[in-house]
Amino acid sequence: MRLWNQSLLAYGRKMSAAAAGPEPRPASEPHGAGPAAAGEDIAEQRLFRAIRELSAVEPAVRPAAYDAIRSGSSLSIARTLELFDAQMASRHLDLAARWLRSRGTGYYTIGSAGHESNAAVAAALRLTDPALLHYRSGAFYLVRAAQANPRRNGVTDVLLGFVAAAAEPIAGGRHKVFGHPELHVIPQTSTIASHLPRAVGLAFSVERAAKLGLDTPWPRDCLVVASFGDASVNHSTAAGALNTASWCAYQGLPLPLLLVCEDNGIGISVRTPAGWIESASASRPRIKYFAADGADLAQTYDVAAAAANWVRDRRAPAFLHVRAVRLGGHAGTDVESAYRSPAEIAADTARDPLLGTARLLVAAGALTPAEVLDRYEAAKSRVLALAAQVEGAPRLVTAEQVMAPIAPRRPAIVAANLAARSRQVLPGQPRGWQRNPRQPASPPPESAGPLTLAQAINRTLADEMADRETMLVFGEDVARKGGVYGVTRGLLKAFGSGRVFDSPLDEQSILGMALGAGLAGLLPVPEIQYLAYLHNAADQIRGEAATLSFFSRAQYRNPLVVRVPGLAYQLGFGGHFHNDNGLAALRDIPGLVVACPARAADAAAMLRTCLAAAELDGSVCIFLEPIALYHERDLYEPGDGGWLDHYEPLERWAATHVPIGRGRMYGSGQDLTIITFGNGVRLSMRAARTLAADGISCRVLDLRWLAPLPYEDLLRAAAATGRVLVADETRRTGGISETVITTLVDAGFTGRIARVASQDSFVPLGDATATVLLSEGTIEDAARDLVRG
Ligand SMILES: Cc1ncc(C[n+]2csc(CCOP(=O)(O)OP(=O)(O)O)c2C)c(N)n1
Ligand SMILES: [Mg+2]
Repeated sequence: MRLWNQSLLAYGRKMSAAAAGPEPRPASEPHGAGPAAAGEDIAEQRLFRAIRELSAVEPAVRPAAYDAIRSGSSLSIARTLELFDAQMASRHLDLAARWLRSRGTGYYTIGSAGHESNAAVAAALRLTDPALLHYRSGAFYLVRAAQANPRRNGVTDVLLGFVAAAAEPIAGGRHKVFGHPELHVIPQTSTIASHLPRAVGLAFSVERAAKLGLDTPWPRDCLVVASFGDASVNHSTAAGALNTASWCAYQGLPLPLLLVCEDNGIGISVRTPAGWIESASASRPRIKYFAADGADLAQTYDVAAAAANWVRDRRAPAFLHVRAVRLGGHAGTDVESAYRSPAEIAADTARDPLLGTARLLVAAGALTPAEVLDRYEAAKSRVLALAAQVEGAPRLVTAEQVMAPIAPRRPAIVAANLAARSRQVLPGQPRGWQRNPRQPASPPPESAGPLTLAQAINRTLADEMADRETMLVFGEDVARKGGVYGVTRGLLKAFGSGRVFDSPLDEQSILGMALGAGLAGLLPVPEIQYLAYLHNAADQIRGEAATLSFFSRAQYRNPLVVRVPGLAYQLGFGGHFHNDNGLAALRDIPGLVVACPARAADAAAMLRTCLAAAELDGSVCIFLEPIALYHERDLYEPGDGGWLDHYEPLERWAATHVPIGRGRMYGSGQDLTIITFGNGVRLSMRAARTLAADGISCRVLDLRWLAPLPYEDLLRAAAATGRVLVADETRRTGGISETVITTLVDAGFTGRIARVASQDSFVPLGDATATVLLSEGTIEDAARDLVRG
C-alpha cells in the first residue's frame, strides 16, 4: 500500500512538471517510484493541513446519527458521513486514475476533484430519476451505486472504466463513461452539451408517454437530471436545449428536468466571466433558478432537494447552479500552472468540497480532525487496493468484440414482425387505421388506386401509427400544415396532438426530442425539413444516436426513424438548400441505416422495415425521401402513370417485405448494369429505354439502401453483365459512387466500371442547376462509351 501511495504521489509531481499536450504514453516510465517522492502532493498536503487546523468541537456526548449536520439543514449526520465517504472515494478514484495511467494500465484521467458536492445532488434525487451526467460526476455515481438494491460497488465500476476492461458494466471497455442501467445513469459522450437536447427530449417524453397511457422504464413521478460544466453553457447545443426546455414550459407543457451546472469558473484554460452563469441562466422564462455553494455539502443538499421537489411536483424545469472548484487541472495531462497563478490554484484548495464536509462534520462534533484524516486514509487504501485488482482485467482484443454492440440487427425477427401483422387481420376486416376512432370511415389505401411516393409515405405513416401505439411524428410544420410537401397531411386529425405535433425550429432539439423519446420507450419519427438542415444538427445523429448502443453494450438503444426530404431536381424550387445532394456526412456513421426509396411501393415497404427495425432492434434509420419524386406520376411519357404504385394490402406485407440491404432490379439487359438510387433510378430507366433503341440492353439496379449497401445484389448485378455504370446524383467526391466502385473492386470485380455523378458544387438557382447535376444524357453517353468504347 505504501509503495502505491509513493508511486502515485510521484506521478502527481511528475505531471505538474510535464508539458501540456496529449496524454503521454508512460511506457518508458518505471513502475512505481522511489520513496523520495512521498509527501510531495501539494494539494493533498494543503488539504491535510487545513483539516488538522479545523477547530475541533469536543462535545460531552457525540451527536446522534439522525441529528442534523447543522441546525436548519435537512441533511443528517449519518447521511453526511455516507456522502463524505463517497466524496473521498471519488477523490481517490481521481488519484488512482493517474496512478494507473503512470503505469500504462489506465487510459483516462479527467477527474471529479473539486466537484464532489454532486454527491449531495445524487442524494437529493431518487435512484429511479434518469441521469445524464457531466464527466466530473464520480461522487454522484458512487452515491447512486449505493442507493441500488442490492448496493453496487461503484468504485470498481469506475476503475474498470479507467483500465478499459471488457467487464466494465456500461461501455465494456469502449470508453470511460458514467453509466449503468440499474442505476438509471445513461452514458454520455465526451462532446460537451450534446446530451442536453436528449435530456430535454427525455423529460418531455416521460410526460408524453404518461399522457398517452404508455409505460416508460421509470416511475410516473420521476424527474430527469442532466449535469454539465460552466463553459458548456455557452455551447449552442446547450443554448438550444435550454431554449427548448423554456419554450415547452412557457406554453405549459410538462417538462420535469433538473439542469445542474457545476460551475468551476473555467473550461480547460478559458475563464468563465464572473457572474456569467447566473446572469445567463437566472432569468430564462419558466426555468426556475437555484444556486448553491458546492463547498458546503449541507447547503448543496438542501438546495438540490428544494430544486428536485420543485421539478418533481410542478413537472417544470429548474436550473441548479452549483459553484465548484476544479482541483488538479483539467485532466492528468493538463499543466494548470501554465495558465493559472499559484495563488489562484491555492485559493481553490480553500473551497475543496472535502474540506467543506470535514468542516461540517468536525463542527457538528461527529468526527475529530484526526478521525477525518484516518477516514481519508482508509478510503484511499480501499480504492487503491481495488485499483491494483483491476489493473490486469481482460480488455477487448478483437475488432469483433469492439464492434459487436454497434448496431445489432435481427432481420428475421423484423420480417417475422411484419408477417405476424399480416396474419393479425383477415382480408376484409377493419384494421388499425380504420379501427382508430378519430379516423373517419375511409377506404383503406389499397383501394384508393395507384399512389405517388408522397402519398404512399403518408398512408404508411398512418397505417403504422394505427398499429404502433408508441409511434410519434413531429418536426417543423408536420402537424397543422401536414408537412411542406403534404406528406404528413391528415395525421394530426387522425391521431391527435399527443402523437403528431409541431416542434420549435431547431433541428438539434427535434433530434434530441427523438433521442429522449426513444429512451422512454417511444418510437420517434421526426422530420428534418430538408437534407441541408440535417447538417447543423448532425452530431445528434453521429455523436449521440449512433453511438449510444456502442457505449452501453446495447443496453441502451436509440430506436429512431428520421424522415429527411432531400436530394435535388426540384423544378421551380431551386437553390442549394432545397436541393442538397450531399450524403457523405451520413455514409460513414457506423451502424446507421440510410434508406432511399425511389418509388411508392418501395417507400411503403422500406418505411415499414425501418419502423420495425427501430422498434425491435433499436436501429437508427435515416429515411431519405427524394423530394423531386414525391409527386411524380410518370416514367417515360406524360400521363403514362409509370411512377405510381398500388398500395399493398396488409395481407401482402410479408410477401412484399424489403429487408434492410436488399436492392431492386429493373430489367434483364445483358450489355450493361446501371447501378443507381433515388432520382437516378428514374433517370437511368429513361436512359435505358433510349439506349435499348440504340441496341444497348441495360438492367438497372436500384440500391434502395445506401447504408448498408445491398452487397450481394450489387455483386450479382455487376457479374450479370460484366459492365457497370454507376449513375450517382450525389457529388463526385464523397458521393455514393465512390463506395459502390470500391465495394466492387474490393470484391474482386474485374469487368469494366465507370461512373457519372454530380459536380463537386453546390446547387445553383434557376436553369444553371442542370449544369452541375447528373443528367439523363450524361448517363446515356457514358453507357455508350462503356459498352462500345
Ligand atoms: C463540443 C466540444 N468541444 C470541445 C471539447 C473539448 N473540451 C473538453 S472539456 C472542455 C471544457 C469544458 O468546460 P466546462 O463545461 O466548464 O466543464 P469542466 O471541465 O470545467 O468541468 C472542452 C473545451 C469537447 N469535449 N466538446
Ligand atoms: Mg468549468
